[in-house]
Amino acid sequence: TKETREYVSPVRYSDGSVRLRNPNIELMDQDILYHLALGSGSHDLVEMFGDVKFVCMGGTPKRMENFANYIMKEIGHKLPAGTTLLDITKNSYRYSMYKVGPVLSISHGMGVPSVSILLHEVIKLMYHARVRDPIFFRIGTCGGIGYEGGTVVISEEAVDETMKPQMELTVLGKLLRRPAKLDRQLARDLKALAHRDDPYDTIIGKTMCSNDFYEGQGRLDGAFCEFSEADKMEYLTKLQKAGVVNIEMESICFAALTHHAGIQAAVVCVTLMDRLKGDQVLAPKEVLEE
Ligand code: R2B
Ligand code: URA
Repeated sequence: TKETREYVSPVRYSDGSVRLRNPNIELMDQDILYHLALGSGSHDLVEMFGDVKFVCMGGTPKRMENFANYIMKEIGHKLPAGTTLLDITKNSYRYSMYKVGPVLSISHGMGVPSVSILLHEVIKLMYHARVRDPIFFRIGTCGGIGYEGGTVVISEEAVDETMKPQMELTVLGKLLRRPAKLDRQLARDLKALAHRDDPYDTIIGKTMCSNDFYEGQGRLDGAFCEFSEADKMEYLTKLQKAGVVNIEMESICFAALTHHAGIQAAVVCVTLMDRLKGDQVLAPKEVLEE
């Protein structure tokens, strides 16, 4: 049927703008992006976001505000005298969003459900705003496997806790799988930006995405632990042998949904510790901020 064709047709319009794989949206009078406190009826989304090129997401509101201020300096973007950056989605009390020229800096909270809700709404935002060829980045924290704290990891692919490179979600009570693919060329381009004088290493590898920080990541220090240290080491070593270099909690969804939407995406995370050596985040606050 026409609907089916629409549903599977290329996910871009010829000018590069994002096309939704959902025929329902364009039939709606207005689309309320509830968790962003924005809407296609209440806001001129083309005017507000039409010039966006890069969408950067990370866990916390404060870090993404700092990142926006950092990017502002980097690209020499000037705000009107006497003004500061505004949290565009502050009325949502859910996520924070800052815009600096072509860069959006958005907090996604912790874990797959949180980043999934945000991605649905930000991908729709790209569509409503007719943004062309946006590139999405997750910039976050992670645990390293065999890498000291402070290592920068670019993900080549995301895998789940059983090492499958796909996101599993339940839709209408049925299990659905979506490949968790990231843009390999973009990952290589990012790696090429690393400089040998950088005071940290930059590596590429697979990222394991867990639905939990404690038991799901094989930590011995949660409120519960029903496995031994040897079991933990066996699991982490198995991951390491399969090419996994770090563990975090959003990459599988980030990779799967951006890939499904035909959006180029990359995940870049800094390790907080080497999980082969410990579980607790021991680095002092100043070091973490650095
Ligand atoms: C990294 O850090 C958070 C857990 O501390 C989680 O959001 C993640 O992926
Ligand atoms: N975030 C995670 O999900 N795991 C870690 O070990 C560190 C940060």
